[in-house]
Formats: sequence, structure tokens, C-alpha cells
Amino acid sequence: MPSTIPYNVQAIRAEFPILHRKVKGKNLVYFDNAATSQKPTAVIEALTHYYSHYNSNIHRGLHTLADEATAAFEASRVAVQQFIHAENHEEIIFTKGTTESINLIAHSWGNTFLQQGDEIIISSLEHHANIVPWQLIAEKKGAAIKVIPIDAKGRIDMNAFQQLLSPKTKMVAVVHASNALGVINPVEEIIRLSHQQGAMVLIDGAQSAVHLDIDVQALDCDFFVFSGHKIYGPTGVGILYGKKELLEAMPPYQGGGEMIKEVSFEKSTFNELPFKFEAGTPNIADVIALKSGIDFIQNIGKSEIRKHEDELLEYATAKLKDIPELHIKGDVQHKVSVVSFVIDGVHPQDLAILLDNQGIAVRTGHHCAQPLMKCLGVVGTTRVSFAAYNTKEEIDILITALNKSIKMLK
Ligand code: 7TS
Repeated sequence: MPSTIPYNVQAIRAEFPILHRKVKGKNLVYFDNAATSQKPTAVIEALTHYYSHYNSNIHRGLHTLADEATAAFEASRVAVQQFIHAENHEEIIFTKGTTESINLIAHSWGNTFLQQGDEIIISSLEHHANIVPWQLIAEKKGAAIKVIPIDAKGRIDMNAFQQLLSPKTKMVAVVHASNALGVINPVEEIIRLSHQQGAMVLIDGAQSAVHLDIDVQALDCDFFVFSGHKIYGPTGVGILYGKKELLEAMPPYQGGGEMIKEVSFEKSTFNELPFKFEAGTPNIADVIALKSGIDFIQNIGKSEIRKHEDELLEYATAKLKDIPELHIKGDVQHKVSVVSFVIDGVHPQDLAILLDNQGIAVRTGHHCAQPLMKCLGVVGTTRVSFAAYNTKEEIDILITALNKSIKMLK
């Protein structure tokens, strides 16, 4: 939004109380943003304000608190709709996370539309959350899973993808930006080619929603899923976007209150969208507070944050490359602010412990992407991932700590 105002990282940091704590006596350096982002005061206050002022169940009460809570809950749905440029707010379903969103689609859509012999295409870059639900439904329906290979830098092989696509392909489920490497997939092209074959496309936006402009109408994806906790919102809220006509054709995922129109012991009829997919009392407080996370991003401007994060990415990549025994995985131009690396003779877990002793939070291991690690020929990596509030000074602290740790471990 205000692109004329210089990016004030210190003012942004002041909005995040957790950044002022110490870890092992050192100032916290939080570089595990791809796992979950920290929360601005506005999000924390939205939670306490809800519980202190208008805690109530929604959509069913005829009293002031219920009306206020319902209005705030539905305002969050509209905020999400605008955040990803969906056409209708009915196309936004609240779940508990990306994982639940994918399970809902695999179960509801998969049970209805998949048949024996059909094929589902995923990529080698997928998080387990976009692998296992498809395996479960494929096994049940007699469908097969095909995997798009990648090159040594983690880029999808588009020729191989085109070879895999066929009239048997019913679903193409791919990650937008890899959580383990940061590599951004050419989803526009993947969607276009998949639709030519009549296949549906699900985009796992868990890592992209916070960094990239998302326009689900321009993308023309059939489903887009992401998690609130990675976009500065609370844990326990996920988003499932689906095209209206598709969601209307899909049966409910769970039965219970809220999702019905009328119930008798003989038969029940189902509520309209989006409530058909939101059985039971939802995660009201966290859904409401998610809007404050989205507002935080919109107030600074996603492109402003991206510019800052890209600078951090470039700075960190150059500094890391100066360490001779360190090798970056997924070292491509087109990526989000994630750097994953291995160091000769150093186990990532040992490194994480030493970095934690210096107040630095990074992620190590397979990043819930074991098949990807196998493709890359590593057991795991060390991953640093940046957010709006990180600084170059923090990267300098990381580099000093890395050099010190490598000396200790070798
Ligand atoms: N898909 C991708 C691409 C992800 O990065 C994650 C979480 C998920 C799905 C699952 O999201 P959830 O909110 O339902 O758990 N990724 C990570 C990570 O990289 N480190 O911790 C969680």
C-alpha cells in the first residue's frame, strides 16, 4: 500500500512482542518462519478481545454477543476472500490448517469423482500433507499416483509433467512454493496444461500465500489451500478455497451441527456453502484473529514485504556461499525467502542445537518432505526462512554462529 514510505523494519519488529525475548541469554533470532510466523500484537489482542468482550457461539444465537461474533467471523471470511481474490465469500471454507484442507478435498472430492484406473499427479517437492491424503484415497478408489520429477536444483521437469498428463489424470495437486527449498513452481503453466486434459488442480499455497500475490481467479486453480498460522495469524485455522460449482458438487466431509438444513432420523439435507463444510462449532476466536494477521500484511503491502524478504534472501545466500563447506539446495532465482543447505561433515541436528544455544531458531531435518530429501540425496537440510521482521543484522549473527559451530563440529 504505502510504497512511498520507507520500509521500517524496527517499527515492524515493535509489533511482535516475542521478538523481544531472550533465548539462552541471547536476543532471539527467529528464522523458522516457514514453520510458523510470529504474531503481531493486533492478532494477540484480537484473541483476548474476543474472549473478554463477545465470546459466543456463532450463526445460531439471537443475542448481541452471538451477532457480534458472527459478524466478526464472517468479516474474516471476506478478508480471506479479498486476500486471494476469490469471486465469492462462499468459496472460502475454514478448516484447521492446510493439512485438513487437503484431507477434506481428497476425501470429499476423491470419494465422489475418482474411479478405478484414474490418476493423480503430484510433484517431487510435496510436503507430506499433499502426499499422504492422496495415497489414502487412491488406495481406496483404485487410482494411481504419478510423481513429477525435478532437476538437481529442485525445479519441476515440465517436459516430464506433460508426458505424465493424460485423459486418465483427474487431479494435479502441486505445491506453489516448496517449504523445504523455497523453489516456486510454474503453477500458471501447470494449471493451463492440466485443464487442457480436463484435470482438476489443487495448489498447496501453505508457503506462497504469505509471500506472493495470490489471485485464484487469474490462476484459475480449482482449489487453493493454506494455513493461517503462516500468514501472521493464529494456529488452528486453515483455508480451503474451491470453485463454487465444484464445492457445490462435493458431499460434506463431516456431519453434525451447522452443516445441515434439516435433520430427521431418516434423512438429512445439507446447508448451503460454505457451512456445508463447516460442521460443529468452528475455531471462532482464531478465525476472527486471522483477519488481524491479514490486515498486518495489507497495511505494509505484500510487495513491500516481499522486496524486504528478497533483499534478506539475496544477502543471506551470498554470505552463506562464502562458507566453503556449505552447499545450498534449491539455489534458483525464482524462490521465496527460504534457504536450505547442507554442510560437509556436519549433521543438521547437531548444528540446530549449537545455533539454539546462540539464540537462533532454524529448522533442520526432512521438513516433512522425505521423498524430496531422497531425490536430493540428503537425509535432511538446515533451513532458514525469513519474514517481514527479520534483519540483515540477524543474518550476520547467523553467519558468525555458523562459522563458530562448524569449527566445533568438525
Ligand atoms: N504444505 C506445505 C507446503 C507446508 O509447508 C506445510 C507446513 C503444510 C502443507 C502443512 O501445513 P499445516 O499448517 O497443516 O501443518 N510446513 C511446515 C514446515 O515447513 N515446517 O513446519 C511446518
